[in-house]
Amino acid sequence: MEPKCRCDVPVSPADKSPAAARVGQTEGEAAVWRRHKVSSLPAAECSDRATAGFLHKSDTMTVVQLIPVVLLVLLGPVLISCSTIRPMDCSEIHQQNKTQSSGVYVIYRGDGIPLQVYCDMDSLGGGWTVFQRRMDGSLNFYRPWDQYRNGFGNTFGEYWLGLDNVYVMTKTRKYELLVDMEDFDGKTVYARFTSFSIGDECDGYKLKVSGFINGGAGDSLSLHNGQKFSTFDKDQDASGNNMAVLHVGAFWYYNSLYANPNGVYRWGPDSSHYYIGVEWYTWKGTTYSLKGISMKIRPVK
Ligand SMILES: [Ca+2]
Repeated sequence: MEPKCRCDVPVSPADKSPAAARVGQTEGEAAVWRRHKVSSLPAAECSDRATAGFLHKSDTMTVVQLIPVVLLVLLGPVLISCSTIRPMDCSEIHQQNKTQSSGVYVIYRGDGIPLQVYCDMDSLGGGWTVFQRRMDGSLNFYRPWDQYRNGFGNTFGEYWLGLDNVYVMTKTRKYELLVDMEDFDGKTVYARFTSFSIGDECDGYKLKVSGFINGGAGDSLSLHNGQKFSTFDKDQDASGNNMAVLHVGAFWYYNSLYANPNGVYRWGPDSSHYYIGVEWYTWKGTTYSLKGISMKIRPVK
């Protein structure tokens, strides 16, 4: 019998591969990823180091018999070292080297599963792990529940990291949220929230956000606090209608909306339609679709 949700379903070993955790990636993109930010792959480096150490000491029977002991002696410090340098999020990468630039890196979410993410190392001191990004309209965000749960897109461009990944991350430590926005005149603003987390799938990935700080965008998110996430094929909003369908997006809708970051990319003002674009009501109203918006989290200090 299919479980109603996956909250208590253990992750299979196959799901723990980096490939499974990456977001909507083709083989070509994967090749690019492997070349990119190599310094951010401590696990592979550690594995290679450990293997090399082992092989140098395996050329006699005496040593072979001592392999278990040698392994313990050699691998112990290495494994301890690896566990301490596996970044759980972009803030840890930033702390290791504050000159690292914004870009795509690998992090290990709270349960150790690797994730490819875009790290914003510039905004408000840097170290932000991006979980949502719109920038050029190249990707269709009108997608079903399973894709919003697991993630989609390309971390080099537009993408959604996946509700399950965000849930595991925000369960592991306390995070703040930054929502960066840009209009088609190049003006940028932000909304910042000192506390952000989401529930598990059985809880509808319910939004918990508070502590608004105004960076010029106004607060279009606090009214969504406490709402479950909805997609066109999973209506969990507080309205008698299907808000994801009505507003052509996917979000923590209540019986209305102030923000629609996953709405239709529409290249600026268009008064022929309203409440369907990439919108942040308190900045641009309901007929202006933003050029760029990104939602990102960083541990609270
Ligand atoms: Ca509804």
